Amino acid sequence: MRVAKTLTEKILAEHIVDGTLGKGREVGIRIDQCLTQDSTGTMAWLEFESLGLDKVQAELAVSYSDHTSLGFKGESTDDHLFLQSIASHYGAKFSKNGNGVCHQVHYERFGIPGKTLLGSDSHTPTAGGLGMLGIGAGGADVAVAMGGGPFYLTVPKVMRVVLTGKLPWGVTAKDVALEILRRISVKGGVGYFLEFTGPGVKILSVPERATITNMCTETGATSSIFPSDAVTKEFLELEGRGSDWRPLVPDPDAIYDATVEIDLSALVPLVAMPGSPDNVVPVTEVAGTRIDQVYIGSCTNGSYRDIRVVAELLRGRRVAKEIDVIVSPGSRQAWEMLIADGSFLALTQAGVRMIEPGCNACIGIGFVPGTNSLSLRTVNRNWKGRGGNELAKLALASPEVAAASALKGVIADPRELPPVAVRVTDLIVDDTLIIEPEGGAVPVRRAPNIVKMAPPRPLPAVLKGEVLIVVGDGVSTDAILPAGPLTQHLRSNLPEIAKFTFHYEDKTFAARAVEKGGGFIVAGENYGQGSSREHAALAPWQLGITAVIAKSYARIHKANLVNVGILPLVGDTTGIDQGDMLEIDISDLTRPLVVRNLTKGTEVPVRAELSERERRMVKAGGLLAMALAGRR
Ligand code: MIC
Ligand code: SF4
Repeated sequence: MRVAKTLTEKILAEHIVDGTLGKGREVGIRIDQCLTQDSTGTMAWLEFESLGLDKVQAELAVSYSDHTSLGFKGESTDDHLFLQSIASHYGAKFSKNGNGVCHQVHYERFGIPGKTLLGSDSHTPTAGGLGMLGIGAGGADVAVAMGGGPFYLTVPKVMRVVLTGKLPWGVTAKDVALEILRRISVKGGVGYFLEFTGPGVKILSVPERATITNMCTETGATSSIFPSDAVTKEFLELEGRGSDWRPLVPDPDAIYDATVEIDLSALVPLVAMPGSPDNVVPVTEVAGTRIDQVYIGSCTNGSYRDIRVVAELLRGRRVAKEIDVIVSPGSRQAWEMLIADGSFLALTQAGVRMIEPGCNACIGIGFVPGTNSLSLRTVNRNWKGRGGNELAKLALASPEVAAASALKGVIADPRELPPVAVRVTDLIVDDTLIIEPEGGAVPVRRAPNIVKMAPPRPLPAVLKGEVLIVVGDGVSTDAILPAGPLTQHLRSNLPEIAKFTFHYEDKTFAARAVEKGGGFIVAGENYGQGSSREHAALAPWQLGITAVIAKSYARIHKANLVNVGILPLVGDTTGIDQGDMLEIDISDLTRPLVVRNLTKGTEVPVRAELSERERRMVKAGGLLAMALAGRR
C-alpha cells in the first residue's frame, strides 16, 4: 500500500540505515554531506581523529573558516591552520577565511536537493532553502557522520507552513521567519520539522527561502525545508550546477501533524526586540526608537539579493551621522557581485563600512555594541551577551528595516521609502578560496592551544553531589558558555574555556565546580536552546558535572549532553536549591528515577527520556567512548 509522505519523510526514507520510519522512533540515517566551522570544528576534527580512520567517508565534507575569519587572536589563527591542514589530510574541502559564512557558501556551492547535510552549527537547516535536509548537531555527531556512521535522531512530527499571497513592498522573508517566531515562539518548533508549502512558496527565491529556514532554527525545530522546484532549478543553473537539481515535493495527500497558515500579503515589517528572537512586534510599534549601530549581513541576511536591496535604498543618501553601520555580505560570491554591479561604491559612499564575509560581529568578534546601547541587526539571535557585551541590547530585523533605520538613526519603517526590486539573473562563480584536499601526506599543524580531550569517563551507578547552580527557563547555550571575544579563541582548549561556564549567570560557577569536584545543574524549560556548540556540554563535563535536571531540553543540547556523558534528567525541579546535596541511583535508566535531596530530606521523581542506544552511551561516557568500544 502506498503511504503518502511529506517532503521530509521522503528524504528520511531514502536515507534510513537503522530502524523504521515512524514519528517518535529513533532512526539512524545516512549523511551525504558534512560541514564544520572554525568555532566548533576543532573539536569535531579532534573527535574525528580519535576514531582512527584514515579519511573522511561521507560523500562530501567541507571545513569552513568563518566565525573568527579576521583572526582576532593568535589562537584563532592557530585553529584555522589546524583546520585547513587536517581537512586536507583527511580528504575534506576547506573554505578559507573571507570566503563567507558556512551556511550561505554551502547552499551556493555544494548543497543538493534531496540530500542530507549534518553540520556542527545550529543553522545548518539553512540548506532547506534548496530542498536539502540540513540538521545541526554537536561535533561528535558530525565526526561520526564524517566517518561514514549513521546520525541518530528521533523522527520529529512535521508542521506544514502554508504560504499564500505575495509579500508587499518592505515586507520580506525575514518577516516571514519573525512572524513564525511570533506565533509559535522559541519553543514551538521543538520536536518538529517545518515544511513550507502553498502558492506563496513560488514567489520566494532560494536565498529568501534560506533566510526563512535559517531563522526557523530559533523555533527549536530539528530542521525546515522548502520543496525543490523551478526556482531551485534556476538558482542551481545560475551557480553552474544545474545538473545537481532534482524535483522534490511532498505527496499532495501527505498528512501533517500541525499547520500554520501565513498570508504573505497581510504581513507587515517586524522587529524582534532585545532578549529573545520571539520578542516580536510590528515595526510601527517601535519606530522612532534610538539606535547606535546597524549591522547588515550574517547567514540569515547576507545574500547578494539582501545587500543589493540595501545598496539601492542607500544609493545617493547618507546614513545618520550619530550611528555606525556595517555591511558584511555572507559570501565571497555576494561580495564580488556587489563590486561588479556598483553596489559596493554606493554603500561606501553612503557611509557604510564594508566588512569581509564571515560571522565575526554576529558573535561579538568586533563591532561589539557599547554599554546600554541598542544595536539593530539582521542576524538571528539577540540573547543577553550575544554581540559581546552583556550590557548592550540587540534588536533583529530585515535588511529593508535595517537600511531605513540606518538612514534615520532610529528604528524606521522601510515602507516610507520608494520601493526597490531586485531580480538576480546572473551570478559570479569564484571558488578561489575553496581548497581541495591533498591527502594523508599533508602534516596536521597543531599549535599548543589545541589540547587533546581527556579520556571519556563512564558514569557511576549512583551520582552524588551538590547543586552548583539553579537557572530558569529558556537558558541558551550562549548563557551556558558564551561565544565572543571572551572565549572564541579557546574553542580548542577545554580546560581554559571551561572557566567561562555560566560566565554571564554566575561568575563563581566554574571555580565552585572545581572546588566541589563537580555536581549538578538544575534548570527550567527548553534548557540549552540556541547553538549547536558542544562546548556548552563539554565545559560542564570538564568541570565534573555528571547530570542536569531540567523541565525540558532543546534537541541539540540534550544530544550533546548524552554525547559527552552527562545525564540529562527531566522532572519538576521546583524546590531544589543551589547548595542542596543530591543522590540519584541511575543503575536502571529504564525505570522512573528518584532524586534524593539529602539536604532537605525530600524526594523528587525524574525520568531519563532516552533511547536504549542513548542510555548505553551516556553510561559508557559518551558517543566517542561507545564508538571506540564498538571498534575494539
Ligand atoms: C551561533 O550562531 O550561535 C554559532 C556561533 O554559529 C553556533 C556555533 C558555535 O557555537 O560555534 C551555532 O549556531 O551552532
Ligand atoms: Fe555565523 Fe552568526 Fe550564522 Fe552563527 S548565526 S553561523 S555566528 S553568522
